[in-house]
Amino acid sequence: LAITACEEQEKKKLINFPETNLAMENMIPKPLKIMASNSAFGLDQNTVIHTSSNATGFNEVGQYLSEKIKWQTQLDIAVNNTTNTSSGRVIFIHQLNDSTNSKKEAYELTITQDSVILSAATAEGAFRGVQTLRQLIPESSNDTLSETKMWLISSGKITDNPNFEYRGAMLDVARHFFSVEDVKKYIDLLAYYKINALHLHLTDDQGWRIEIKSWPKLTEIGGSSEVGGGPGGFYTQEDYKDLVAYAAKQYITIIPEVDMPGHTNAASLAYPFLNGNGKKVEPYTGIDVGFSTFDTRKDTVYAFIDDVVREISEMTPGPYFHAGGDESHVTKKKDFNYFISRVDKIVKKYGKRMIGWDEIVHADIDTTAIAQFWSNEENAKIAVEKGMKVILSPGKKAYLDMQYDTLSKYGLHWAAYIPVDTAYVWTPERYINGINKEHILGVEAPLWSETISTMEELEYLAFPRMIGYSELSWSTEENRNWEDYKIRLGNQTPFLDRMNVKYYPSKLIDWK
Ligand code: TNX
Repeated sequence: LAITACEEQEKKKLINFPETNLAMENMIPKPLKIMASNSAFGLDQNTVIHTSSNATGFNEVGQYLSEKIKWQTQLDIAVNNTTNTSSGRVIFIHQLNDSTNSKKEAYELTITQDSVILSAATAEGAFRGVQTLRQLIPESSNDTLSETKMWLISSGKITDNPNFEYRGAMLDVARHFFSVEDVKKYIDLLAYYKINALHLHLTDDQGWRIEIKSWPKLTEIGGSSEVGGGPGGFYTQEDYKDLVAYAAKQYITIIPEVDMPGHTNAASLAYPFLNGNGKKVEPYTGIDVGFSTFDTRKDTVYAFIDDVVREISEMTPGPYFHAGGDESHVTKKKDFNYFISRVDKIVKKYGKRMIGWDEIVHADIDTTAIAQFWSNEENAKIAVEKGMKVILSPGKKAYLDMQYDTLSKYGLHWAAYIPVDTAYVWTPERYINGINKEHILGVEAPLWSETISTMEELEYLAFPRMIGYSELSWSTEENRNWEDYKIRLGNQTPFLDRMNVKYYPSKLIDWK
């Protein structure tokens, strides 16, 4: 028996792996450093996964990797199976005991003929590294090197860490409602590209989509329609918690947005005392903006907001609460600033950091609040002068609801047409004069849903552009290059097809 095990070992070593080049693999986002060693690790039915035993989350990351390998290759890879005596090759997922390492998403991947070693200080870092490893598993197996099918993973060493700590996508579930199942699919896709924040635009003129127990009519009345007059819908608190937990497993933070004082017709329809525009509130199913406002001078309005922020914050483990603040065209400036400053205090009271669209910077708010730049550069500059951090979502570059071109089936074009190259070819670090890397929390790509109502339509606008925003926010400026990126993007088709993503097949890309 001992001899056979020995022979097995020998056989393993004798495999003549074809020459590979890790640096040429189709990883998106591009890792920080890649050193190729031109051989390969053969993933096969005898491979096993071992994780650091007592580090929290590492076992789950190992299980997740095993499931994803199974999904792609049909291989059953055991995780931490101590009774497994197979002489197979090993994928180690191991915790670096580096308490000084503040880079919680950093990881290292060392791939040799004998093993894959993924090391990270946190399970979150290991999870990001697992995405890189997934991207290195080829679509088809090599069936000629040994008796078993082998998926050859190029060897070498990857050292990686994100350029920006906030890498976000936003989904507007208010103009059209998207089901829990749809949002989960979007989360799965985002995780593969190392996105770590999903901002849900939960309320707008056309609909209120999150159950608030103390104000039930918000969803009973405010949730029952959408753009075009369809049935609308809403998340119960159980649904929302389910989404938060689902995202958390993939190290994605949910950022809830209640947009106010404008964009509040649906709330005022449910509770007319909230309304401050002096008109009778009617259901709204069009796509205009800027006509609604809360009454900013009534204490009862702030008592209402207190309940809403409290209930949502209690279900939201992430550090942020997005309070909207955009396009309040019928709110007087001084009322708007007064309102935002009061809301900021409520958000803080419930332990969250406020994010708002860039208009919020004129209010007296804490500098820990974050301004989300979408159109007004002056506002972004004021934010930075006040010492606030900025999230970049420039309408001309990062709006997923902008049409690709004049022939695009869905989308708007008020900011720009955004073809796949335009979406990628810009530099967040130098987009606004005077706003540098240190001022920028990260990049977020919003998907407003006036023109889309199904998952297929969502996918058409989000993919492939969302993949480019992942690289813009994770990879360093030196590592971003359109000519190189577009080849890697063209090679995403096996994954996108397997995920059944109806991406827009832009002619700029040579799709494989
Ligand atoms: C502007 S961007 C809006 C949204 C619209 C979007 C459509 C922003 C903060 N407000 O209300 O849905 O344009 O592109």
